[in-house]
Amino acid sequence: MSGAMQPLAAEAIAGKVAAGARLIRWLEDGDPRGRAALRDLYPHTGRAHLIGITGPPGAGKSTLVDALVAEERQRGRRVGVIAVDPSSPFSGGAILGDRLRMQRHAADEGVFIRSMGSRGQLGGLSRATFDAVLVLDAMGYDRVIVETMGVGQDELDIVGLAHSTVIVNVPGLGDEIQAIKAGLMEAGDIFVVNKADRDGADQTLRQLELMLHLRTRHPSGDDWQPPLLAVVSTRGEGIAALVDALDHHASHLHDSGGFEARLGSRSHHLFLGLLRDGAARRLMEQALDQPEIAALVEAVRSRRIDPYSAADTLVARIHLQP
Ligand SMILES: Nc1nc2c(ncn2[C@@H]2O[C@H](COP(=O)(O)OP(=O)(O)OP(=O)(O)O)[C@@H](O)[C@H]2O)c(=O)[nH]1
Ligand SMILES: [Mg+2]
Repeated sequence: MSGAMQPLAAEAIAGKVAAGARLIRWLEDGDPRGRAALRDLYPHTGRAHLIGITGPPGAGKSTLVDALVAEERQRGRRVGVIAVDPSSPFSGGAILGDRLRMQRHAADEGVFIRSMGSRGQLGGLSRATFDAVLVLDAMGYDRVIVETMGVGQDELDIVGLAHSTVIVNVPGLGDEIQAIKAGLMEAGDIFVVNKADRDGADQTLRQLELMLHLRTRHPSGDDWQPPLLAVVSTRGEGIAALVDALDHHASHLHDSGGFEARLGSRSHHLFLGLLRDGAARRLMEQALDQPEIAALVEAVRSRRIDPYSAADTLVARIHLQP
């Protein structure tokens, strides 16, 4: 390992909010100093309970997170929050809205709230979000909550990120509730019907209960039975029960070894993704210099060889040096 620790990393590890915020910005911007700091932070990660909150637009996720933060604070825990703004047509003022909704915690030193854009990446939750989670983890927050909107594949991304995934539903979705993707049903650890003060909450609860009965085992073979909770986030009703359920799930994961494994598998995927990107970049840089490649490109263009065969020919020749 190389010498001294990146100064900002040291400050972040000591819990300095300004340092953490700056690091997250570097990571978001792809500033190389961010990566250097992450190297120092990484050994300090792995302690926080990572909680993903996902659900359809307007389900009350931010309101729920705000209430959750209040309850966790009451229990003496420090909380980091990342609200992912999917930069979609749904969320005109999402960032401002999240800030406003969680504003009461702004002056609390035990709470860190940050909104992040997902950079228009299809499939949503950006690498920078995972990096930010690592920063908050290393800063010593006991809970790190990530709010994402359940559109497209976003919600499945959060599943790989969090220890505990909370799926937020609301009454009155009617048949649309059937549209909840099977994958989400399998992947949720805790199911919430928010806005339980609204008409139709009982019906939605019954529908979800039925779906949970039909649910097959978690892909990992985990035998956790996901609880289903009715919540009124605006009034804080059901929030203590939700925190109890989250704590229960965390101890379940600790007992089964899943706590380590979930973060580990996320890091594994991150590593493979970086390897794929880096390897492709390096190969392409080298390839552009080679006359043989230029000849193949020409052969493809003039239809003497099809693009699949041309690529296969070259890929078959790639070897890692021992
Ligand atoms: N009646 C009722 N309204 C609620 C409840 N929770 C949230 N709301 C309202 O629902 C609206 C949307 O709340 P948000 O917390 O912004 O929802 P969100 O899911 O974060 O929205 P996006 O991030 O834009 O997808 C707000 O007007 C909230 O006041 C609840 O329990 N009951
Ligand atoms: Mg929100």
